[in-house]
Amino acid sequence: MKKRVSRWTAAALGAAVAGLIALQSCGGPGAGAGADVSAVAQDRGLSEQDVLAAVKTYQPTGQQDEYVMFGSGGHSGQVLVIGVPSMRLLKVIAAFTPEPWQGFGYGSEEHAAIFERGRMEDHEITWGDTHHPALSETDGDYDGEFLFINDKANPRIAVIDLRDFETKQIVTDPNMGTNHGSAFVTPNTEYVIEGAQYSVPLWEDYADVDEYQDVYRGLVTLWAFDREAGRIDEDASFSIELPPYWHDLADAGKGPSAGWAFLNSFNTEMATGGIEDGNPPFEAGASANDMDYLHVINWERAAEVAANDANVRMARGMRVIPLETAIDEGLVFFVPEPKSPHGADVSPDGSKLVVSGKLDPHATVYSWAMIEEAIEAENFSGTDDYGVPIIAYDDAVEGQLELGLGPLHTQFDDQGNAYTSLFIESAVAKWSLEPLELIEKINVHYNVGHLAAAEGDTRSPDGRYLVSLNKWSIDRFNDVGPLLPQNFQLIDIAGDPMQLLYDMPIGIGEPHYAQIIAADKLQAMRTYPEIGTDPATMEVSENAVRPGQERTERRGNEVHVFMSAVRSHFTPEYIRVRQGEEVVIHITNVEQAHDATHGFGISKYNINLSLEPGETQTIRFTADRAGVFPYYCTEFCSALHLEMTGYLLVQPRNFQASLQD
Ligand code: RUQ
Ligand code: CUA
Repeated sequence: MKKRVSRWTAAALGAAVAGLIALQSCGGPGAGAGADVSAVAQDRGLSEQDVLAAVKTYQPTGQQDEYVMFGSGGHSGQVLVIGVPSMRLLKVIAAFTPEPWQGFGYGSEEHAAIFERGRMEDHEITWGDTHHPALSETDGDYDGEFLFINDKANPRIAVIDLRDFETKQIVTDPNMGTNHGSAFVTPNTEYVIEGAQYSVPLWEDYADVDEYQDVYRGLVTLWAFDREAGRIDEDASFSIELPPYWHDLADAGKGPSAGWAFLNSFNTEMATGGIEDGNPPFEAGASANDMDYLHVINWERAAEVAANDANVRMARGMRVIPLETAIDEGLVFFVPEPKSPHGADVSPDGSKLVVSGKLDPHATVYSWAMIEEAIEAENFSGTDDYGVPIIAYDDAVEGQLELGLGPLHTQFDDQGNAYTSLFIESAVAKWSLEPLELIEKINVHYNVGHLAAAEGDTRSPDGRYLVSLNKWSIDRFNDVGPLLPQNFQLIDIAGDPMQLLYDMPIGIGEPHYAQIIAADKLQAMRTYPEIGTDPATMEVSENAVRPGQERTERRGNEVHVFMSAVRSHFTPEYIRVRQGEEVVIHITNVEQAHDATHGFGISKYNINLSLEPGETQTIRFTADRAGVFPYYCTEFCSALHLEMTGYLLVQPRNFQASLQD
């Protein structure tokens, strides 16, 4: 299903550029400086490498990128959509936080229904900490249909439909304090994996840290995805109780390791901090041991176990397989891993797992065949304090390779190579899996966290581009005050050596992970399929209107307005209500022209919708403030856009004149 794109070697391109520069130089003194590549390059102080990088990334107007990258938006709680290799920002998808342009969280009932699910009990949460986007997969390959992303801060997962690039569902895990090993999908998107991070009490509502080892628990949740519905099926989802370690990144097995998931842990010391009470501080207590435990989880078997109600216990409305049952049923195994690991990445063929962590200069390569053999032979070296069987390190690890300082995350190409970020060293190491050999390193600027390779988490990565998601950007961009943007650096990995091509500042939050999909796999809609489509159901809304059907209906204390929007007119142009009445406005953008979006903002009522062609949305509010409030189209849609307006007239309670209905 993957369409291969033609491939330029760096050398061929280099020759082409050199040729181009030489050719242009022939222009001699008479040629205009603006039209001469070498003169411009010289004038701007650009080297031949710089020109080569520019030629590799520049997209002339109208030309589309070969890849689309979905990056986490960090603290913004959103998702970034970026074209590769141009690194042009295409969209910021509203996921967990209000986004006024898309009208997400500013009155739309269709969006509120999703948004409300993101609330924590009675608390409104208006920020998120998005970390890891995961594209839906079919047979271990990105299929371009859905995107999932976690909010680490308030353990949530968002489901984004890649037909309209909108968030359709948010699920909240009631039993986690925070999540981190999420979102990661199984090879056919049967499940979306969510690993907790900091353990909290599971079966009890509250316990002091004194009772940490007895009452606090780790957790991994498998959210069942119903592809037909395009939604997570919460009733079919389940969690597995884990010891109260802290859990880090996860990945799903594929090929020979399909059916299994891998989850890192740290703080297996179960340190509870408390420097104020004379204990070691968290960072020391949680990294005292030489080894933590890689969790090897049989999710396929766990799903069968969870299907029997007798095997699960309810915790805050979620079905949880207790740890004891998980051990008895052979669902969870441990393998020691060098202390405080961070990244866990399964190789494209599913035969290996690469683990690395900031405190060890090596990448540790686990062999799935060895792990499977140990499990089948029940060859365990013992159990942890909670009874989970441990496979000996030597029975699972096929090798280690020293890469440099602070290795974190690994991606792969199509030639059997791996690329690992080196956080402390601010570099990317390229190495081969067989034999285990360091090939080269490239410097990045600075403090790289994750890497994202083109089609990097599929069974067949493309090996063309790698993006380095850097935390610091000192001296890279114009100063913008003490808070600096993060830096996405695009690297060409198609030839040797790797070449740094482009810096893209990210000034919206700290992205963690990203995935890059071949653009031709995406099938985004150009307009909503039918006039009156409700974006929540993707079906025609019962509140949709066609031109001529606009009307105002009074239903008790509610005033329902059925409105149309079309260039350059809202019908009706007046909405007359009495102070205190409930106003419900159903607006249909009756256009089918590509890009003919209208906004609908009401002054001083904190309301703004984005109505894409064909879309119907509803807003509901109490007209508690009397006065005259213009509403207008907030998208510059046409020459008469400023005239696309109307008045909300809210008659004061004590106003004498009667309203004409
Ligand atoms: S994890 S780089 Cu979520 Cu590494 Cu941030
Ligand atoms: Cu519609 Cu401006």
